[in-house]
Amino acid sequence: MQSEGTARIGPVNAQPYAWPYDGSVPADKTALLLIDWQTDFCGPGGYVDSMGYDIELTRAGLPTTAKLLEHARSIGMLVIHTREGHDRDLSDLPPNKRWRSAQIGAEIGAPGPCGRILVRGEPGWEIVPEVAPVPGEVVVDKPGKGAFYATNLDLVLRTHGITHLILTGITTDVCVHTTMREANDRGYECVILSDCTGATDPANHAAALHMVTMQGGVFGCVSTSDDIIAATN
Ligand code: C5J
Repeated sequence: MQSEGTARIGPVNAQPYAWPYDGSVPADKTALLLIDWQTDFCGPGGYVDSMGYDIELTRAGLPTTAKLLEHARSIGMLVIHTREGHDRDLSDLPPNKRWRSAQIGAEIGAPGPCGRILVRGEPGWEIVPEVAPVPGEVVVDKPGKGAFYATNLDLVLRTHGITHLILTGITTDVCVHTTMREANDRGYECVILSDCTGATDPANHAAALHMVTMQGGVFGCVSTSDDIIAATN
């Protein structure tokens, strides 16, 4: 275990280049993003379960993410959790998003086994216990798929001097990918972890990771939690 403030990360074994591009980065310039580890996306009776998808696929990365979270806390890395959800009056729910969710039998805002689907304050919207935030950790509430849209995430990151991001969460091909693209366009050096993400379809998970590796790392790199931990010194 490292003492707080002294650790550096990198070079990390990653594809298509050893992350980060600038060789290594102090832990205090790096943030660990935990995207939408909510019951609605990986718990029984949540949104993903109600749509009929297999939550074992979205839960698969939980143990590895919990281990990496412990590591990040031990080296003083900024930890940021996100939650997708909507105001109780649904005033921030676009009608097309609501309509589409109704088509697949899990209308956002409607009552479900875990309370109203994807509504802030409901049991299904909460982050699952395995990776729940502790006091002092940043939690960003977002109405969309990307964590930068209609949130203060960019301001929080810049206020903390963060230049590098490690992305975990669900789902790989939707909220994690959208956030990675948004972050990359803002100049953050990103790595997504294949063992700390998951999708409702294994082929989509694989494809989303593969996309990152194109064009010399079009959005950054792909690595694993063990590689991040091994490259911390
Ligand atoms: C989705 C998410 N898939 N967190 N949200 O609707 O990926």
